[in-house]
Amino acid sequence: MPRTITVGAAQLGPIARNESRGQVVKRLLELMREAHHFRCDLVAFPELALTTFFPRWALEDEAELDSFYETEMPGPATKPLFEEAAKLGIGFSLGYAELVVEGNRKRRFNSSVLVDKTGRIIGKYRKVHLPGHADVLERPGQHLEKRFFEVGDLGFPVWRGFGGILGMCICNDRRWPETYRVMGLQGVEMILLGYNSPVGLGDPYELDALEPFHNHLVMQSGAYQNATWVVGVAKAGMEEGFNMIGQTCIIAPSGEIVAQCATMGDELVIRKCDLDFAKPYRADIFNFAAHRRPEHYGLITERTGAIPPPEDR
Ligand code: CDT
Repeated sequence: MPRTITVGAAQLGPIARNESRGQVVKRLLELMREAHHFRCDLVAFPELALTTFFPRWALEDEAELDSFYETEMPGPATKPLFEEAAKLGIGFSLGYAELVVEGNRKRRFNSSVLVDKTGRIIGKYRKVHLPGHADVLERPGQHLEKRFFEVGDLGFPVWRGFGGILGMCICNDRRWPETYRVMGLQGVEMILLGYNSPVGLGDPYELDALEPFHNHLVMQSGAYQNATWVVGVAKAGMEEGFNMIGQTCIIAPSGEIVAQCATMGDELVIRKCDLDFAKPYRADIFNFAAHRRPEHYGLITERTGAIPPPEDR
């Protein structure tokens, strides 16, 4: 019996700062219905899919900051997504800002949930690799994820669902090989990955120009080196004056891009993914049990920053 997951990668165009949850959820519902029309088992939405990418601003008013977070999932605004998913019999993954109140303490995470075809949450992930900075910089565009989120505390779990083994990660996580490998070592077969990647935040021009190349480079290598499908879903286009890359794509365990969005707006691309397409890679070149040498990888977990050897060595 072939093991397949038909997945829809639901790219979102820009979300305005004043766009309400209701307006955004309506867009998500349209994409979900389209995915159902094309017989998708699952539709993947981007990182922070319910709001504009608010960490670009040094928000000082706490009530305003809180307004970008969800305190429950599903909550009143997101319940229609769960109800429609259950009605249609389609799963989804959704990135959102999560606010947890523990006693007097507010904890903030950049999170995503995986929801099955009955509308039940079967997996939750909190972003581990937070890019950017915590201090406000002297420039219009900030990347204040380190200010507005805590490092995720759930690791990189995987879940059985949709007839396979699925994992999630979020945006900057995709640039770190450890992200994929930790899931790879749990047998992940499909990684759902939402991102918001701005260009032009003061990087050298050359780095900006290479951003689309780097975007695909990291996801394709993560897929190939771990023999897994990767579904990379962007928030794209000119959002509040900031240019967000698109390139939403579905990548096979061969490392090849097999479907890609063509626009910078709301757009769905779909692919019927054969999970057993990974078999030859897992049996041979990336047979972890046969070829990995963890006794030589100690530095990966012992050391964080690079320490070059002394110069006179
Ligand atoms: N959202 C997110 O993680 N974006 C980062 C931008 C880093 S630029 C400071 C990314 O890796 O795409």
